[in-house]
Amino acid sequence: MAIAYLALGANLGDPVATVDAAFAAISRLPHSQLQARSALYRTAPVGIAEQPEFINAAARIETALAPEALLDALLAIEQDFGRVRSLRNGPRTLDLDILLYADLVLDTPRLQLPHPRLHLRAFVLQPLADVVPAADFPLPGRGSLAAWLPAVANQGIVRL
Ligand code: PH2
Ligand code: MG
Ligand code: MG
Repeated sequence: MAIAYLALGANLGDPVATVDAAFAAISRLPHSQLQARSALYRTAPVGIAEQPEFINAAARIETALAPEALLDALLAIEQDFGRVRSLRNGPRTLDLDILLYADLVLDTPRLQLPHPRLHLRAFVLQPLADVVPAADFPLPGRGSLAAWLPAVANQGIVRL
């Protein structure tokens, strides 16, 4: 079993209801347990500014799924929520990303771990801080999560 951290994001339809339902779907992942869920956050879009605000959250799971199998299962959940991939960084009904999988460092075309931009984004770091066991939680190769939070404090994010 491995501990993995997931990011949830949505900005189309009813994003609060979608993220709540996505937590429920994550709790039903095979060979996995949902251990913790973060608060929901309303966040300013990063990348393409002209799109609705996002609802973001994070989850800690324990899973026997290998990283690629976990990714497949998350993409299947995105599909269930009607995800259409058009614009990179554009609006989406539901985005589920693997942030961390144990202390694995991986760089394949399908999956990069840790998520390459996680330490730069308040909409990821703040929810992640809710579900890690301790504030000095280490990001593989990047020092502690807490050390990155001040750098993103200027990004618009509101805890719901
Ligand atoms: N996801 C992106 C691009 N920009 N901005 C916010 N606030 N929240 C997101 O989840 C998000 C984003 C690509 O995955
Ligand atoms: Mg994604
Ligand atoms: Mg994403």
